[in-house]
Amino acid sequence: MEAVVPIALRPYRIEAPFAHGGRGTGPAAAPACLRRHLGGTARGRVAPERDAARFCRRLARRVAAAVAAGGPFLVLGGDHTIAVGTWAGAAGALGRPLGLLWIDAHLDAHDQASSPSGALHGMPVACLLGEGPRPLAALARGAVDPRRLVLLGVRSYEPPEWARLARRGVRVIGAGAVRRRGWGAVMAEVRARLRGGPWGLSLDVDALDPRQAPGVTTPVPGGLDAVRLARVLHGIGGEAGFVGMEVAELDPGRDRGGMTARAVARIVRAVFS
Ligand SMILES: [Mn+2]
Repeated sequence: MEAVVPIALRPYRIEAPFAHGGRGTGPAAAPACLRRHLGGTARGRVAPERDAARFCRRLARRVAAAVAAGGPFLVLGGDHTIAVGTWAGAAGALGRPLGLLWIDAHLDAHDQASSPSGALHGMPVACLLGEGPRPLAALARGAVDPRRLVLLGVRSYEPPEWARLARRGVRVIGAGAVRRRGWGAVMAEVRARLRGGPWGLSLDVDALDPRQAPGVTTPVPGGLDAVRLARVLHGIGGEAGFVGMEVAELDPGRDRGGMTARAVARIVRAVFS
């Protein structure tokens, strides 16, 4: 019998240092920080600018080029606003809506009316459903199939966000549900949801427990264990339909001794193993 040698996938790496979607601009430094932890170089870098819709349109073109080149891609943000560009670009290149596993402490499903802060990084899921603020929603409309969208690790949200996702049939699995049901059952459900076409992975670093990953803009206690998450995502980048991954909300200025960046690098390497 032949030994099965794991083949490390080489993702098409794109740096996306947009950080005007939240308070502070800490995540702008994340791509350079992750470059040090991951090694290697990016194939593309979207130059930073203030306007979110313009940035996301340029990111979308980069991601579309990565998909056309055969992918898979790895987008390193930036705050979570970048998701509008990442998934609009991927879906546009493929010509069909995507499934999406969205790992996050928050629902990111506000619009301007419901958001207490008005921060764009709390709105990308609404935009991907075509419902958020105008220019971003128009860019992302139709990129994601709500029935194949799963939010995982959630533990902080406002009722209007919950209502929006429930109305659109989006599945939300809280961090508490992961602990109660166990990773095996949760990942079986996630895979069943994603099945049926191309799909992607969006990792908001604040999904992780702040004791292991303090380097984020909006930490919430009670998060996912980084080591377990890396284990359950090991090799998922080689599974059928996978198109790419994005990482958002790493804030190196709030990190402690690089522990958050190391946790993220471990997860990224696992996904592309
Ligand atoms: Mn987020």
